[in-house]
Formats: sequence, structure tokens, C-alpha cells
Amino acid sequence: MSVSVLMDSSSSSNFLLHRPSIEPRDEANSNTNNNGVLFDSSKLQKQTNLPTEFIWPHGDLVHTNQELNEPLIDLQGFINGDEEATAHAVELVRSACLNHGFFQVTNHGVDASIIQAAYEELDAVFKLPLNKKLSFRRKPGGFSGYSAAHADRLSSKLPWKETFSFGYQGNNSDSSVVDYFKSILGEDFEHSGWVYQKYCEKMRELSLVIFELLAISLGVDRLHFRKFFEDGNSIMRCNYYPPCNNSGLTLGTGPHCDPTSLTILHQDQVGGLEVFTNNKWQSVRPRQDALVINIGDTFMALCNGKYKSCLHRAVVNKERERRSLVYFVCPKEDKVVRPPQDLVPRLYPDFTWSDLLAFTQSHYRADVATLQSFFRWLSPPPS
Ligand SMILES: O=C(O)CCC(=O)C(=O)O
Repeated sequence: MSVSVLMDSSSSSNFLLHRPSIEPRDEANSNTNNNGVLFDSSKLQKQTNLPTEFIWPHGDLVHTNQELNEPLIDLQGFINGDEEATAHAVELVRSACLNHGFFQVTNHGVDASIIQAAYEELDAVFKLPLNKKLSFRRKPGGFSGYSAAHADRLSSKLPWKETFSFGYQGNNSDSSVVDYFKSILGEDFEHSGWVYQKYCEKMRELSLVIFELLAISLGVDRLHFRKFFEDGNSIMRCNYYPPCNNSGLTLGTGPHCDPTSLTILHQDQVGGLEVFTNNKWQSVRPRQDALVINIGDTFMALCNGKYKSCLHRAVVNKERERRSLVYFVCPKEDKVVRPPQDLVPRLYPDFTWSDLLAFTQSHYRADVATLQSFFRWLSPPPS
């Protein structure tokens, strides 16, 4: 469907592109209207007034100067099989995950040059002309492709960002990421595809190491989660947050818990990731050599609520653009999410990741209550 551009010079929405809705409406947002909104960030940045669609409620915007005191875990010793280093890493993981579910890791085995290359390719994608980016926009109910402010499915509290996402089936002999890049962006982007193919492979390897650490820390068989996620299908998302004149009125990513299992994030040096814990927002210090790990809702269910999936958000910067690379680890779609027998009594019913994914893609905007809302949606109480 073609994009129709309506310039409304009488309002602050001069550079908003309105187009007929092609996406299912977000049922959680009854105030969605019939027109999706896409934003041209390069033009919006020049406006004095922020379009109302991007303005967030005061309660979500509370500013923080406090830094999160999450552990920084050196993985070298654990990866090399050093017992003392393993015991130390396990203890740090356990206390972080009982507390808020966030920690950072260094010596993680992902070369700095791969991370740098991923940022360069991210820049190449987001610098493409808007019309080109719209040609590979996310399809209704799907997660792969380009999205500007998620305005295809939301009409208020829009995040001030552009995203580009794709799936990764995860095995070292496949080239599905390269094929995806070539199919949507053309042969010129084959190199970008290889960079992300490699990046995802490294993320997958790291995720399996972290699942071993998590298993030991929970007192279950060391390989339990590794085996569960070995054939998983993960999601890679590149986030681009343009600078915003009215950065105090909007958010780059609104408060949410990740519905996925485990998130591995690298943020650039601008900073902006914040976690809500101990009743306040606290920022996560950007570290060039570290990756931020956090527990998602699906892992919280898988460990029977022992570890926390925590509310987080990303704020935007007045002067500087910000970028982050986010790898969301997910089980294979049809796997039943059920905690190991050692973790009882059961807090949540069984479910499949494909049901939770469908729920968050088509019906519900992820927030702090995604999991509970999902269970109600799966089995509504008798009326
Ligand atoms: O960019 C960030 O720091 C956070 C991104 C995030 O939470 C997300 O993409 O779900």
C-alpha cells in the first residue's frame, strides 16, 4: 500500500506522515485512530513543538541522576573452567537476578571489531532515504523489518526512535541473515548481512554460556537451559534514537519488561538505558567493552519467578543521536515454557513462545504486566 503524505501546516504535526492503517490495531490502546503515523525524524528534529503523539505522561518521564549498581562480571574465568572465578560469577548473577535481573559482562568473547562493524552497518541502514526504509517496513503482526516510532500499530506515547529487526535461527552454517538483507536491501547490503550474521552467531554462543551460569545459580542441571535454547529462534533489533529538542517530554523506548527470555544489549557511549528498581529509575552506565544482560518475562516463567524480569526504558538526548544493538533470545516457537521440576511450586501455567510472541505483536503493548495479561488472554475467566 502506498504512503500518502498529508502536510498539516496548521498543527505541530507538519512532518508527520499519515497513511491508511495497514496494521492490526493495538487492542490494548483503545485510543488508536484509523490513521497510522510515521515520522521523518530528520524533519521533526527541526520543529520547536513536539507532536502530541510523542508526548509521554509525567509519571513515565521522571528524570534520574542515579546510576544502577549492577555487577560487572568478567566471564573469562568461567569460560576457561576456573572454579573460583565460576563461583564468584555465579554469586554475582544470582544476586543481580534476585534483585532486578540486570548485569553487565566483560571478556564475553565478542570481539570489539564485530560490535564496531555492527554499528557501522546500523548507520548505513538508518541513513537510507525514508522511502527506501519504508519499502522494507515491518509487516502486520510480524517483527522483521523497519519501523518508525512503531506508529504502524500505536497512535499515542510513540517512542522517539527508528528500529530495524530481523530473526536469527541460529546455526553457524546458515546464511539466513545475509539472505534477508539481500532480499530487502539488495546485493549492495550483502556485507551488512554478513556482519549481522556473525554478530548474531556470537550473541547465540554467549547466550548459551549465560544460560549455563543461570542454571548453576538456580541450582538446576547446568545444561538444562542451554539445551532448551539451543534450537531457539532469536530476534535482533537495531535501535536508532535521533536527538530530540524536547527530550524531556518523550522517551526513546517506553517502560516495559522484555517478553523474550534473555536480552543481550550493547549501547553506544551516549547512554540512555534506565532500569526501574527500588522504586526509582536508575541509569545503566554505557561501557564500550561490556554487554548488558537482562532477564525477560519468558525466562522469569521458566525459572518459576525466582529471577526478575525488570521494567526498563530508554531516554533520548537533546544533542546527540544514540544507538543500541539488542539481541533477544527466544526458545523455538513451539517449545512449551515450563520450569524444571526442581523449581516448585508452579507460579505460571505452561505456554508456548509462539503464543506469547503473537500476543505482543498483535494484541498487547509490552509493559510491566505483559505476562499476567497474556495468561488472562490465553484462558479468560468464565463470564
Ligand atoms: O536502547 C536501549 O537501551 C533499550 C532498548 C530496549 O529496551 C528495547 O529495544 O526493547
